[in-house]
Amino acid sequence: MLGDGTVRGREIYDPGSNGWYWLDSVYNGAKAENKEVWIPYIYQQEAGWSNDEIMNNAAASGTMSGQVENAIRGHYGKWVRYDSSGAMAKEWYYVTGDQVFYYPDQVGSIYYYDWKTGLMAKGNTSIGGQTYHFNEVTGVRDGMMDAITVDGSNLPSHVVNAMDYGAIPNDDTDDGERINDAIKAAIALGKNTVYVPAGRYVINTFPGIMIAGCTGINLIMDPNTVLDVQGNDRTNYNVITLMNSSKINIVGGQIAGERYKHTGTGGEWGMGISMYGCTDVTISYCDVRANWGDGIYIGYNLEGVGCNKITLRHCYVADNRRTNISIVKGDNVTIDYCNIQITDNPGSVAPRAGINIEPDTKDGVTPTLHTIRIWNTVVDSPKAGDYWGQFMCFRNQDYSYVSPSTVSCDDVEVSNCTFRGDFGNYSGNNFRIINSTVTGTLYCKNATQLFNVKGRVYPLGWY
Ligand SMILES: [Ca+2]
Repeated sequence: MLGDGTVRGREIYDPGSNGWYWLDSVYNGAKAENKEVWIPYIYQQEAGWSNDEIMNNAAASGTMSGQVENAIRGHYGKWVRYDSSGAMAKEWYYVTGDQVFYYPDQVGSIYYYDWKTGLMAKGNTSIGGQTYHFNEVTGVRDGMMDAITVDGSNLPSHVVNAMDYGAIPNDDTDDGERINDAIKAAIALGKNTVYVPAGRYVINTFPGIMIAGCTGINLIMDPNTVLDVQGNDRTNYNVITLMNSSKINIVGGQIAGERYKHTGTGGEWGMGISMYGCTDVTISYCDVRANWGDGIYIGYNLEGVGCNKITLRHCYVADNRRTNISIVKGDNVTIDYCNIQITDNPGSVAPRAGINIEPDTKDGVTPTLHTIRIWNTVVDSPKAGDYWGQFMCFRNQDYSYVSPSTVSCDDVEVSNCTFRGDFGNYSGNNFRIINSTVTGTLYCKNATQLFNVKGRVYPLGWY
């Protein structure tokens, strides 16, 4: 046996369905379904093959023959995916529809698998005369899927339906606590996914939807699920709170904030989604609009522990009163394929940014946030050239009042982005901007590395 030498199961070919199946030794030979499996070889019989046999078999894969040959020669093995019938996924594969319930962290992603071996495509691959690029590690194709679909009519057994716990759409009764009941039930039942079907749900802001002290919870909403936040006078709340939790996926849904229904005047901390001290969180295909404070807030818990490994993907974040996305304490934060709209509607408060990196200074010390990625993202601002750093598509805060050497963020990559407005790197180190456009002004520390950036650069220190 090749690869790592471990036998975890066996591939079986069924001529009736023309599919390859996997009998999973981990589960006493049960057929793998809706599952990714690592197989430590490409073909079970490849050990001892002659060069001709390797070349002939690789050639049969056509468009992926190079990748298959490399895998055979390198004994790399393969990740393959088995679909809901247990058949091996072949060719194009979209994580949408019911697959949302099985791969919530991959929602909206596009993959390609070799038609013969099921090998996942990576790197540049020519398919049907067109070359596509797939991530070298994850196999996810570059490019955006327009929308997800969720068919909640036949839920998998690991999914709890919030409607079974009293959440009723479109009836003007409160649903927040009922959704919380569904989350608690999912944990108690040893399930891990809560589904909220399409419709309008009434959410009061206290305590809002809470995921606290949890590991491995998925909150999946239909794209047409609207969390209708009720007007209130609180200075401080979250519609969804993630606290001290890990492996959390929030998929779909729309948070319709109460900015225009707010009855108080104080505070700026009514957030859409806030996370504190969380690890491994992915939020995808979520609309977060018109909140009293920030749209999405990434911060620290009561012990001062920040967040780590946070991904926002395919989110639409718009018209939030303070800032659309705030990163106060988080490492390994990725914002990918997001669309962010800053507005100048009445009552907006500073800094009115698209994305703002603003670690809190305590006792004269400002923490540095590490490894921020902003990819494939568009930010629109209604204004540009604001002397005080307002309405900026992206900014990290200017900490020169603390000390000129303060570094708010280190190892930042901005790639394939469009910023219709200003951009400010005031306090970041190892900061690179690649293949991007800034239509306003790029307020730029000298150390900022620019590669194919269209925009007017203003070296910092000018004011
Ligand atoms: Ca209701």
